Amino acid sequence: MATVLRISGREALTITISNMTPSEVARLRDLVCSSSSGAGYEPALSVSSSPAAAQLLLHGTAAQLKHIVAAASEAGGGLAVFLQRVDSLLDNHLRSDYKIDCRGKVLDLGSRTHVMGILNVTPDSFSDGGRFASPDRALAHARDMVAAGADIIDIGGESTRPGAEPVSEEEELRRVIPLIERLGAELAVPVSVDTYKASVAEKALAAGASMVNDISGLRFSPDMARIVAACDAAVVVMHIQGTPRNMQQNPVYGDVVAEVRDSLGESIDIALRAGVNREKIIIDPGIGFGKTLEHNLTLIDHLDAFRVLGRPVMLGTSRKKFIGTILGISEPEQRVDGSAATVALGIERGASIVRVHDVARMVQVARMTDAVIKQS
Ligand code: HH2
Repeated sequence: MATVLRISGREALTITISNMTPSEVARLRDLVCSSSSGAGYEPALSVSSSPAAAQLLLHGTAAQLKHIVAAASEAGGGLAVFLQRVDSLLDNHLRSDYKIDCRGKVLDLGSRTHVMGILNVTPDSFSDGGRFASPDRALAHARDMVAAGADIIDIGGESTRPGAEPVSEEEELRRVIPLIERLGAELAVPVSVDTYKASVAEKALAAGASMVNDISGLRFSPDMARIVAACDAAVVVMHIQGTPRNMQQNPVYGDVVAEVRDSLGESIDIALRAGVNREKIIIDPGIGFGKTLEHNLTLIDHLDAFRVLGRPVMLGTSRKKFIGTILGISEPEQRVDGSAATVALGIERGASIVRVHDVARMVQVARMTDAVIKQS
């Protein structure tokens, strides 16, 4: 059965279709040729040489490909259903007008790139551990981030850095709930809780959070999806291979982009089955969570491959170790420029939200990148 392997690009797009039988390739080639002949341009199509692993690449602008795929699916015979699916994946890839209603606080992601400011109230986070453990400092930092342009504040009470020890539910609650009570009521922007524990999410949502950021993609706590649905919260489903304790031991993928994308598709399905509103779901490839340096770089470079899932993409690269490895910088606070490069590239490849420590600096990076890519 033919499958869409990937859609990539911003203005000039490529649709990669794989797993085709030779007769499907011939049929699709004919359909594309006849569908594009009336439209005044040559079909931009290439087929890989090996018939055993036939791959067909369709190149064109969004408008050309929309036209070809729609016309071909009308005349598609046995391939009509497949081509309708290609058409809807293409729509997903092109979509950018996402609005996320976070329990009354609305994020208009189509208007500009949004910035999520990180507030870790932990003693041991890899970058800011211990800095905001006192409630006064945490509150002041949240307010500073909003003043600097943060669109969401993400509060975490447990570090998920590689090898981190889990903390008890009681301790996590003790760290985050008083802050969420204050900030949820005070701030105009949504407060997100960074937790994979359903019980913590439930209490955080009751205390005033309006988004759950789950690094396990709704997989570590069986009740998480149900609680998100019941509270009508927004949710970030992130990809992880393994658990924070073991994820960096030997992460292995065949095709990291395809596997992370399919896993995020399954997280979306978990959410939908539990009754979560599709329009409240955000996806995140989970940079550094069960990935080697090369996996991280590949995921950033191919971030546009996640757009076919039809949900806005979040990217969390801020100050992470792979940046330190490339640049030879051991201090996370010194990795701001490297983070900026990944933020700009991530936005260019379709990220709608960037999760960062250095809000003022990254707001500038986001605004400047938006100005270049959103002018057309
Ligand atoms: N990264 C971290 C934690 N939560 N959530 C999402 N959605 N995406 C991420 O990339 C992500 C995340 C790790 O960073 P940080 O919170 O700074 O560190 P720690 O886990 O040590 O507290």
